[in-house]
Amino acid sequence: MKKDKLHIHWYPGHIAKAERALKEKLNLVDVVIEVLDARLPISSSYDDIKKLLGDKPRLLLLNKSDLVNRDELTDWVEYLKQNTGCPVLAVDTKSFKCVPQIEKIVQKLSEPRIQAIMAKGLLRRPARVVVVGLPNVGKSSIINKLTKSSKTKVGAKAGVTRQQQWVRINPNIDLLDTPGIIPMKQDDQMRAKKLAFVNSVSENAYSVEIVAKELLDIISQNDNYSKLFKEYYKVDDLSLENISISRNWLRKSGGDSNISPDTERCAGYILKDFRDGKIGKFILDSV
Ligand SMILES: Nc1nc2c(ncn2[C@@H]2O[C@H](COP(=O)(O)OP(=O)(O)OP(=O)(O)O)[C@@H](O)[C@H]2O)c(=O)[nH]1
Ligand SMILES: [Mg+2]
Repeated sequence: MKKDKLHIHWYPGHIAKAERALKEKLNLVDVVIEVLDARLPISSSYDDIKKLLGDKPRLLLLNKSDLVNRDELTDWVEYLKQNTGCPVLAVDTKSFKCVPQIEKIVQKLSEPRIQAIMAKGLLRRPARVVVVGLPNVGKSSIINKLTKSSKTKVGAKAGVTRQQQWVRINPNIDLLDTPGIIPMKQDDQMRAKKLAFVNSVSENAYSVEIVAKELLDIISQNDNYSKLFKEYYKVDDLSLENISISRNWLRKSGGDSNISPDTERCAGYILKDFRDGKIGKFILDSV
């Protein structure tokens, strides 16, 4: 379905429901692992998480770090550490070597809460952890990596929601095997567009052509990024028309003899190439 409006559409009812579901999961755990998309270190984070978590500890994972420039990423890790006060790790699930590091941090973060339980005279128990994040940031991939070495299903816990399934990933950590999905806010169209670029918004909510055009606009504002796009598509100026012509993506329009750039098809390819990391490495937020 083609939409001619720039606006990305949201469904408030879904958001309220998603927020409730997320809150339920957060209430069950000692530590939260929030997964961000490294290409959007700010836009893929959840503004309200502090409000929902209170002083519950959080580990930030900048996932898909294979799709961004290493030096830029290092700066972002530092920035996020300072701004959130949380530990931050850059990861990618294609070559996931940081399971031990994640387990170590989670255990450290959970320890005060476990100690508080023991201070009440209760026995030590494993820390409870949930992975949360926006759609498509890599939550399931990360859960798979963390649970790979251990398939011990712990089952429903007394006193907590029955349907939740826990996996003991080591003797000290139980992980909820389904992630918490962070709902998207409706009020920030720029953020919504950026999330559409990285496929965190359903394509039903926007026009692919308009979003691809927006991506080209944002890329054009950065000389280095713009150069990568121009080289990849062999064009001097970034526009859907130019790229369509350069790639020979043309369509018949009107009479048989009229050929014009197939900008719709071009838009789909540009978004795909960008998402797959074919054009280069990009971070689309700025401090
Ligand atoms: N390049 C790259 N792609 C990744 C990485 N991690 C996950 N992906 C890809 O991103 C897509 C989404 O990954 P999932 O693990 O399904 O993400 P999710 O957050 O569970 O997504 P939803 O369940 O839709 O909310 C998949 O196509 C993965 O292959 C990564 O580190 N690098
Ligand atoms: Mg998933």
